[in-house]
Amino acid sequence: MASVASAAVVVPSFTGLKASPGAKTIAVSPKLAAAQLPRLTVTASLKDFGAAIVATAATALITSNALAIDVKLGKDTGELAFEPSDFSVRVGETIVFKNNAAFPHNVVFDEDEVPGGVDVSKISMSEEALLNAPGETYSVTLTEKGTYSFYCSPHQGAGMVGKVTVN
Ligand SMILES: [Cu+2]
Repeated sequence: MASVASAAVVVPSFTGLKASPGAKTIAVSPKLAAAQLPRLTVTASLKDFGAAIVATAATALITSNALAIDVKLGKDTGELAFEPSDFSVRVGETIVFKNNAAFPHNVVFDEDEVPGGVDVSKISMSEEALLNAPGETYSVTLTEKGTYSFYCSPHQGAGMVGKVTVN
């Protein structure tokens, strides 16, 4: 498929480029940190074990304090859709779009369906950029109240569209 081949070229330049102010990608998942803990209890010294607990607690703290919502790219069933596809966030809340199934995907906001004055180029991935890897994320924080429509450019025709209301 042509889109997949071109994606391999586009994605490296995408990393970092799309980090709009306030947007952030959470690289360490709490689940991963928790999974590592039992192994450490077996092999590591008590001192190391204590450090591991501190690290896990810190991760949990960051996660619980962060105002964020996760949106799956592709349903668990493999359906080409955002999940949820219609949701609300508060101003400043981070939306984390995460590759889940049937990727590659991307996230592009519709310039005709965002609040007045919003520059969609600052909140969208480019039409050509794609998230290829499992679990890869694109995060965005919306600061203007109103309703925004967005879509996945490779799958817009298949109905992979969504709507977010910022309150
Ligand atoms: Cu898609």
